[in-house]
Formats: sequence, structure tokens, C-alpha cells
Amino acid sequence: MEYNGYSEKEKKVLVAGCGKSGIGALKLLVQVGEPVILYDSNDARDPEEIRQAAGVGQPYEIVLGELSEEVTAQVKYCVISPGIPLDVPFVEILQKAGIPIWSEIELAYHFGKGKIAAITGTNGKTTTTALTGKIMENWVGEKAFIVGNIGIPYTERALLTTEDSITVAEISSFQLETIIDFHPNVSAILNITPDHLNRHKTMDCYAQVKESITKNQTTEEAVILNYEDERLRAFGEQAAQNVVYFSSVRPLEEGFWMQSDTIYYSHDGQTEVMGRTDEFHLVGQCNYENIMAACGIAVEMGVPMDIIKKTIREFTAVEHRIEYTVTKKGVKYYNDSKATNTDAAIQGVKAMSTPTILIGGGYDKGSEYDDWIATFGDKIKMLILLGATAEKIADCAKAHGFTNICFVNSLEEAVQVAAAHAKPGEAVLLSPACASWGMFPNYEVRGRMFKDLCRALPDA
Ligand code: UMA
Repeated sequence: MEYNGYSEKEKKVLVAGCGKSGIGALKLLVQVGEPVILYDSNDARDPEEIRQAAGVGQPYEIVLGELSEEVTAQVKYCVISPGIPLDVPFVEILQKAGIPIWSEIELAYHFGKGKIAAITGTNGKTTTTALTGKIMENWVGEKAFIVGNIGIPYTERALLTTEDSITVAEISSFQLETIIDFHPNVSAILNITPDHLNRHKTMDCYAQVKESITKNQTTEEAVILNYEDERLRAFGEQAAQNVVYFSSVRPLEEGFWMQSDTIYYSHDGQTEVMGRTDEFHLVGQCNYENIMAACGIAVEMGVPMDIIKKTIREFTAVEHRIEYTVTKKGVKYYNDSKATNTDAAIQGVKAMSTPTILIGGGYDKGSEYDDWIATFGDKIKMLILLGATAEKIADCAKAHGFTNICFVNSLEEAVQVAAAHAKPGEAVLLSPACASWGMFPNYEVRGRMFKDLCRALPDA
């Protein structure tokens, strides 16, 4: 068959985006013998640098800038990176031409083997994925793989998986937008609060994308849901799958729940203790929810209870999530750079137990900050702001009666100001409630810079 002068055999896979996901997809495709065109809209990128970063020996084409009809005519399907919105011109051209668009997750799924646990939600998915991954590693060793939005593209690992592998995948809403057959054996939706609305437009659209993680699951398979999220509770009530709820607020007849300082698991008329908060290294209610979700996934995957209980006690925080960094002059510094939205930042504030100087602000995603500022109470004694959202956050804070605000131009300055004002016994928390873009390439770079700056402060 011929299309636009190209036979089906001559057609190539268009990998869109030259970031981590694009490189992962490229590597997988060349390994399975597929011809690839690697594409990026940014024509300022240097093709030689991209080739060096990819380190792929086999030949492939690189196209930068606008996508011409000549290129589109050669494409059989497109593997899209999560950071590319579906309303950009080149995607619309592909869609009009009837060219299938696959999420990078979808490509990995097609070539991967074994069982999959997939975790989504607005907040907590990285910690839950890391903890679930650790439980699986303690169960099946090297047959466990941890992939996805956590920073390791699924395509980088898919070809290493075998029938007895267990892949634990953190899946973002961006990645879910273009799944087709992606089918986890167990899925989890931790919570759904406003985030990425500049891309998904409405909360309903955003929630539907998150919920689509279950769309290919059978009725025998399980979805783990947060009972305290009203939308998810309602979703669970009409879900065809086997629903396992967790709650950090009330006892549940079936599922995982928390009362005072203990996590319980109730099932088949019995209740057992999973652990107490003083036995865990993770702190804060959000983290206890993450522990319950990980336990739910693990139980549904068939992990023995002793492995689950041991792992949740041993597990320490994920980098950039309320991560204790250093103590200088009696002041504790915490890196919560992964708090790229207000809901995550609220958890950061809640987890602090002493007076805290808070560093916030960054890229403007069109968020509102009222709920975050409303949690400050007496705990936050000073707010240091940087980035594009600084003024907007300050206006909102003032409207809530919070006036001890300082504007800075850099993270260096923020740490210096915080150190100058913090007293022994207090805390300094970087929990920006905003993405890092505009000042940093990603939240990891922001978090590592913060940690370096804190560690470089004088000891006495
Ligand atoms: N690009 C285009 N056209 C566009 C937009 C972007 O060509 O219209 C190109 C850029 O020029 C760049 C490339 O796409 O070269 C970047 O692709 P990407 O943004 O998808 O980034 P990756 O490096 O592939 O990283 C992605 C995830 N990034 C995003 O979803 C924005 C990473 O999550 C993830 O760790 C990685 O895949 C591996 O799976 C980061 C993230 O911020 C941590 N995620 C969001 C979040 O957690 O809130 C969803």
C-alpha cells in the first residue's frame, strides 16, 4: 500500500520531543529495528548534542523546528513526549492526517512484559511509586522496575522486562492523555486537586484523564482510591474494577485506614495493624496516605505481608519531597522542591512542627494560592518569594492578613535571607507551590541547588 508516495514499509515512527522520554523511545525503537525520525519543535537545539546525549549507534534522522508535509507524509505513528500539549500546531497536523499518536508510556507498554502497577494522582505519586517499588524490590529483587514520571522513562526499561517482572510506574496526566491499550494490573489514584489546568483546561477534563488509568483494567483487577477525595469516592462507587479505598480520616470496613497514630488494614471481617507513625521515617498526613496506597497496591499484587510491613518501616523520604537537608545553627532546612502546586505545598506546611520560614514562588501555571496561605496559621513566620508568581502570591497573602513577606531575585538570596532571620529550633522550608520553569530547567535542579546552598551555610 502507498500513501503520499511512501509505502507502508518505508514509513517511520516520529518521536516527538528530544527530552528524556524522546530519547528513551528512540532507543527502544532502534533496538527493535524501527526506523525513526526524532523531532523537536525547538530549532535552537543542536542536533550533534542531541545525538551525543542519546548515544545511539544506529542511524536515525533528526528534524527540528516546524514539521513539514514532506516529513509528515513519511510517518506511520507518532510517539509523543508528555511535555508536548496536544493543541500545538504539529500535533493538529498529525491528527488531521489520521496519524496515530501514542504516549511514550503506550510504546513502552507494547514492548514490556510482566505485571504493572501504575500510580497517578495530583500529589504523592513519586513517594508512593518509590515506596511501592521498594516493596517490590524487597519481594522480587532485580525483577522489579521503577519507571515513569519519577524520572526514568518507561521506554528505557521496557525491553529489560520479562514475564515475571513487576513494573511500578508513576504516570502523570500528560502521559495518560495519549494511552490506548496501556493496562496496569493494579492502578492507584491518590487524589485529584487543581493542577496543570493551563493544559487540561477544566477540573473535569483533568480528572477524566487521571481516571483513564483504569480504562483497560478488567473487573478482577484492582484500583486503589482515596476515600477522602469526594470525586474519587464517587468514581469508585461506579467503577467496574475491584476498588480498595484508603482513608487517613475515618475507619473503613474494608481497606486501609488511620486512627490517631496507627495504620490499619480491614479485610474479610478482620483488622490488622500495618504500623505506627513513630515507626516510619516518612512524616506528614500526605505521606501516611502514600504509605496506605502503597500497601494497597502491594497487597493486590500478592506481596507477603511481612515484606510490606518491613519496607514501610525502613523507607526514607524521596528526594525533593519534604526532604530533611541539613541543620545549621540549630535551624533545620527542608527541601520540598517537588511541591510544584498549592496542594503539595499545603502538605509541606502541614508536615512542619516548628516555626518556619517558607520560600515559595516560581512559574505561573494560573493557580490560586488562597488554600495554601490559609494553612500558614502561626507556623509560617516569614514568606520569601521569587519568580514570576511572587507578586501574585504576595497580594494573596496580604489579602489573608499575612504581611511578613520578602521579595528576592534568586534562590541564593532566598537562602541567605532565610538564614539571617531563622532562630535556633526553627525550620526553613523550600516549598514553592509553583513549577520551577522560567528560573530552572526542572524542580530537581531547583531542589539540588537549594540543598547545596543550605549545606554551604556556616555551621556556627
Ligand atoms: N517540546 C517540543 N514541542 C513542544 C513542547 C516541548 O518539541 O511543543 C520538546 C522540548 O523542546 C524538549 C522536549 O519536548 O526538548 C521535552 O519533553 P518533555 O517536556 O516531555 O520532558 P522529558 O525530558 O521527556 O520528561 C518527561 C516528563 N516531563 C514532563 O512531563 C513535563 C518528566 O516529568 C518525566 O520524569 C520524564 O518524562 C520521564 O518519564 C517531569 C515533570 O515535571 C518531572 N512532570 C510533571 C509533573 O510531575 O507535574 C507532569
